[in-house]
Amino acid sequence: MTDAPTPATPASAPASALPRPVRMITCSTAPNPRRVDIFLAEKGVDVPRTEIELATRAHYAPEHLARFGTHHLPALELTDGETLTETLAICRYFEALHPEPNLMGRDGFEAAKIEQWVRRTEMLVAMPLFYVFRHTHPAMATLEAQVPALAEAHRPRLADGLDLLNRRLTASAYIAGDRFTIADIVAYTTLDFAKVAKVRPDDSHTGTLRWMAELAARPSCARPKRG
Ligand SMILES: N[C@@H](CCC(=O)N[C@@H](CS)C(=O)NCC(=O)O)C(=O)O
Repeated sequence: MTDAPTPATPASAPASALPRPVRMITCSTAPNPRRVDIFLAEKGVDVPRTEIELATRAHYAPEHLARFGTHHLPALELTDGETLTETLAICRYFEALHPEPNLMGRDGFEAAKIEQWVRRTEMLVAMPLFYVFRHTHPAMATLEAQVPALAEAHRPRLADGLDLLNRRLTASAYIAGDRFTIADIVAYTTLDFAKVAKVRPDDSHTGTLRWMAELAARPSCARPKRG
C-alpha cells in the first residue's frame, strides 16, 4: 500500500493582493493599542490614525459599534470595507503585508512558542493587572462599575504572573527565545503599563529588570506622549 499523495498546501494570497489599511482608530496611551504601535514601529510602517480618549466613551458611539462590532481599541479599517479588531489579529495582518522583520515566528515551532508566551502573558499577567487597574484607578470610573475587592482578589495572581515572567527572563534573553518577537511586545507593554496601577517588578526580579532596560532602549518602545 502506498501513501496517499499529500495535497498541496493552498498558496496564501500574495501580500500585493490583500486589502490595504485605511485608518486605525486607537488610543496611543492604552496598553493594547500600544502593542500595535510598537509592532508597526519595528516594521517601519505608518498608518493613518484617529485617536480616541477612552474617558470620552467615543468608542461606544452606535456608528463605531455598528462598524467594528465591539468598543475595544485598536480597530482597523481596510480598503475593501472589512475591519479588524484584536491586537494580535491586527498584528497578524500587518505581518502578512510586511513580513520583515519577522515578529511572529519563522517556522511552526517558533510561532507556537511565541503564541504560548503571548497567551501566558495575557492570561496570567495582563488579565489580573487589568482587574487591579480598572477596579482601582480613578480614570477608569467612567468605564467600569468599580469593585475594589475584585482588584484585591487579583493581586496575588498578578504577583504569580510576574514571578513567572522573571523566571523566564532569567533563563532566556527574550520572552519566546533568543530574539525579539511580538511576545516581548505583549509583555513589555503590559509591564510598562503596570506602573500606572503602581505595580512594578520588585528588586529581586533581576531577569525582568535587565530585559525591561534593554527594551526601553529600543526606539519603537519610546513612551507615547500624553495629551
Ligand atoms: N483583546 C483586545 C483588548 C482590547 C482592549 O481591551 N482595549 C482597551 C484599551 S487597552 C479598550 O479599548 N478599552 C475600552 C473600554 O474598555 O471601554 C485586543 O487585544 O485588542
